[in-house]
Amino acid sequence: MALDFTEHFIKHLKNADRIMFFTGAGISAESGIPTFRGKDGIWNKLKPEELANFEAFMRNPDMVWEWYQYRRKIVNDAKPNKGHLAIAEMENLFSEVTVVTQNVDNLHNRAGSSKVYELHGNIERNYCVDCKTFYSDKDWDYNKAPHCVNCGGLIRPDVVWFGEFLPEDQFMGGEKAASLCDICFVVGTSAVVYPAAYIPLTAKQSGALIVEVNIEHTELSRQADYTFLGQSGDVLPEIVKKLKELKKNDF
Ligand code: BJW
Ligand code: ZN
Repeated sequence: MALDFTEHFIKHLKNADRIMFFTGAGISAESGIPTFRGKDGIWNKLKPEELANFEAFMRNPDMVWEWYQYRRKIVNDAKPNKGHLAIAEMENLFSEVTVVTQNVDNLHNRAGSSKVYELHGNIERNYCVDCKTFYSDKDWDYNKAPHCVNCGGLIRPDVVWFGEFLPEDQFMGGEKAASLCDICFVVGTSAVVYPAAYIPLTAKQSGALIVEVNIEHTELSRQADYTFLGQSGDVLPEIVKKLKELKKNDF
């Protein structure tokens, strides 16, 4: 795909030192991991209020656990795609690249990105609801919610459900990156879930260029300086290609 890069956009790309990527489920769609909302979103069929909150888990732990085991299987079988890999490659092209992701699938880390803030947790981890002991997802392969070996409490996935606070260090790290970056790429997110969706707004308020990459317009499009409509696995490698051309011409 050939993108239409304006002079203004190229000037920003050339001058940027610090960039950040604020990512959502759309970046992993090309790895075969379904998104939440939209045409093929999982919440067209399943209700988030029955699966993605603490009360639902305590009401029916086995059902919620089984749902996360099913999702883990998809994530374990998935591989980072061209979009994740392009973001990791950007580390060779800018002095600082930060990824702030809403995704729980660990694919940015697996793609090789070195500075990743996970706002909504990581599906590969679990913890005891009573004593907070952490466990890896490799510790169980059965479909019933397990109990803690230390205290007998229920084990839950380390993801952030509705009504729960985001991990403070991850959110603060994301906010700081947003306040310092020159360009904020907003990739594959509907940008409707708060407080995560405040992060690109912080970048905007701090003077960063906002560049959206999505297959369709979103809540954020009005705030964005550029929206590249297309799959992130196509658009992001094009941006890397352009940057490499610009770098070559500098010498
Ligand atoms: C492509 C593509 C391709 C497709 N290429 N693009 C106002 C202010 C603050 C809070 C609130 C508020 N109003 C309401 C709230 C509460 C609530 C909230 O935001 N609700 C809104 C939905 C209305 N927020 C919370 O509850 C949060 N906590 C909180 O507020 O704590 C404070 C508090 C504490 C105590 C009491 C009261 C308040 C927590 C939110 C946790 C969200 N958790 C989830 C589930 C994680 C676990 C799991 O995975 O099961 O996180 S919800 C779900 O949505 C998941 C995602 O990370 C998150 C965002 O979704 P995302 O990534 O944007 O995906 P989609 O599907 O929406 O969009 C995909 C996009 O990709 C689309 O745009 C496609 O077009 C695009 N796409 N293919 C490029 N190939
Ligand atoms: Zn315990």
